[in-house]
Amino acid sequence: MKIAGVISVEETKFGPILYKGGFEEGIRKLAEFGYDGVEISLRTPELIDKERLKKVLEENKISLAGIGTGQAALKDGLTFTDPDERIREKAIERIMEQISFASEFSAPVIIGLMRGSLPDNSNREKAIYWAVDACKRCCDFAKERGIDIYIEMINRYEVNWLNNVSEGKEFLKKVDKDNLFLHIDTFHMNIEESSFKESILEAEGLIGYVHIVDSNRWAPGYGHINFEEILSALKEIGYEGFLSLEIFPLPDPDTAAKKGIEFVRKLL
Ligand code: LER
Ligand code: MN
Repeated sequence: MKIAGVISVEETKFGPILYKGGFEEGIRKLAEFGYDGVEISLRTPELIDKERLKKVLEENKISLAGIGTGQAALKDGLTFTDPDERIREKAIERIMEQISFASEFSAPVIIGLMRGSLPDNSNREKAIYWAVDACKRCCDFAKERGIDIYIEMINRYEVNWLNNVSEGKEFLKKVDKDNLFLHIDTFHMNIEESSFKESILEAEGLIGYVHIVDSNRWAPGYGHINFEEILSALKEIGYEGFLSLEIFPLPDPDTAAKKGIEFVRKLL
């Protein structure tokens, strides 16, 4: 398994990001601490100089682990389940722009908050249909470019569906595309799953990406999650992808990044 850390090119209110407001310093620091990859939380690819990013990644011998897209939901209000068709189409267009960008780095694209929530009424099934259809279109677009898409299971206090692995598996069946995988996040799992081990084993062959973060959203080792159990379950299912630290930059970014990777490496 490889280890990545999350950065954001913009300042953001989304808390669990190691380095914000640019990419050069964050990438340099992650590489210095021994990270294999960087995940960029990116509202839109317009915010980033692609050629400069390529150069900085090369110079620091680190790969682009993935593109996180949730800031487009948080800041721009773009989701697949918005009642307004124009917003839904804009959300799909934004993900396609992210896919085109990511394909230049052979990196996957993550769909988290951009799937949106479901209404609490008779339009629920319709909204699920919109999200499934949007994912099908994005997966087809990504497939042509050799890219995978990950759908993240997020806890109930942020979105009202796709909160756990079993819902995620059902969703994968509905979308029915071979380049769509589950993305688990140990912070959300700690709230939603009754067993880390069982839910990971249940997702054998379907997990594309992992956010590794403790119960308090600090670096692994600062809270009470049992990472030995998680890593041994991931080994058991043959997971070889990234463990990406999406963590609060606390007590300060460098300490979080350094302690986090030291803790995880020791368990691998
Ligand atoms: C994003 O990766 C995440 O985990 C969510 O909590 C976003 O709000
Ligand atoms: Mn996450």
